[in-house]
Amino acid sequence: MKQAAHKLSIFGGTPVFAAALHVGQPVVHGHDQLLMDINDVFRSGVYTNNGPRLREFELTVARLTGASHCVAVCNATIAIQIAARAMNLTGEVIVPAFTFIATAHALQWIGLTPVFADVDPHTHTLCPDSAAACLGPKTSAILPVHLWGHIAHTERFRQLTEQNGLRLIYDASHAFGCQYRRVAAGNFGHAEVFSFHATKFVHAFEGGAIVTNDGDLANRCRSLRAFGISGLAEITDIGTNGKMHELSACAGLRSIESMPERMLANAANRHAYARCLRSVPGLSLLSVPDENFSNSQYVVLRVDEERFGLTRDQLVRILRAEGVFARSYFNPGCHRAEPYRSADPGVHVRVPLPVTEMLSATLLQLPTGLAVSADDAQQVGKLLRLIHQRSAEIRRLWTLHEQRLLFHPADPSRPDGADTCELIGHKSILREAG
Ligand code: T4K
Repeated sequence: MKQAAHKLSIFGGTPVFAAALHVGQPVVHGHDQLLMDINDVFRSGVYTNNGPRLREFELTVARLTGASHCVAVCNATIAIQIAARAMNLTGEVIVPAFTFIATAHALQWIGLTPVFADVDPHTHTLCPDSAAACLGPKTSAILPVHLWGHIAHTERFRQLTEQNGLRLIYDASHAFGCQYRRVAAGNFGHAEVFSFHATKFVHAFEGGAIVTNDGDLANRCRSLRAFGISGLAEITDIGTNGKMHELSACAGLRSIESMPERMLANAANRHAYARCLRSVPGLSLLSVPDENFSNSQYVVLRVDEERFGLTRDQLVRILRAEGVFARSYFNPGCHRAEPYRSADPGVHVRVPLPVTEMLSATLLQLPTGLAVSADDAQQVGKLLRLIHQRSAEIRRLWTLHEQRLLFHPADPSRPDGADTCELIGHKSILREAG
């Protein structure tokens, strides 16, 4: 492991990881079996429209979650829209400001108004008090997110929505396989929505699902998923095309099979990160909330600039140059993204959002999953310790060379024409500058 600040790749040193580590890199475990499944699909000639693999995938998701119905769709964004339409939502829906933008955009796209509430500083899920303060005469639903797989405050939201005659949908995009008090995600509220995007714990390349214990709601979602057509040709509703095809269903089934391996790898990585980070001031690893069971798909760190010595953004930049492609989800908060930030005051934002502001400025996510070994995680931990120990020198070099900071050659965030570590032959720009 490098020891001197000027050996960091951002200043021209060789990256610790030539092959970069990603947050959410998909790995197809059982790749050969998946290829055989795909061949079977080709042989069968049934590619989509409620095929046998889709039905098997839906039954498997329902069995694993313990919910009565699963309606698989092409992604979670469409799943939110179909669920919202199936519930006849109107007017405003309360969502957390701290989430992936799809949660809000899915609603706005179909003419609903997302109203942003703040999140709990410990779990990062929607704060029930803040959500309650956003209720108004036009509110038709609350849509909390099980962020990072942490189950939202389900009991409080059940009470709040029952008292106010509202619908309750959970965005469980991060929470497949997660539980609260042994109840699996998929069983809370009127419906829950999963994402099976390539970066998720279970993936179908692209995919999503609406899971519910309400049979009528499931039937309506099925119809809306396929143009609003019932039976062979009767059109009973305004629907969309939200279908999941057979190849995605095959991938989803194989991904479900390898959940135990992924769960173990994520737990081992988390443990390795936790061990190394104990001795690094200013970095705190977000813990799994009490009584939750987590898929550990996200390793979330909070950076305390004063104690660590560098800002979150500086740290992300340094890590990425070393081939540790950390992310800073979800910055900016949704309320600071278009079209919400330019809307009239009071339309989307009615309450203070201090926790969202704080989290979006201080969190980062580290690579994990089957593509990252516990040894890699340990290396990243050592690197973080070194960066902290050399933070004063790094700040000095940063100021001197701000215009010449280097990128990892594989970094997709590298601006066109920006230099990579290799381009100056692994020499430190300090040494190059004499
Ligand atoms: N609600 C919430 C709370 C969500 O987080 C999301 C999605 C949704 C709703 C909507 O779900 P979907 O409609 O997508 O089903 C990613 C994902 O695209 C997005 O699905 C996810 N949340 C969000 C949190 O993260 P990006 O822009 O970070 O993706 P990207 O392409 O940078 O991928 C992340 C890393 O994974 C990359 O560094 C490389 C690696 N990767 C990615 C892909 C796609 C690979 O190695 N191979 C790949 O094929 O948004």
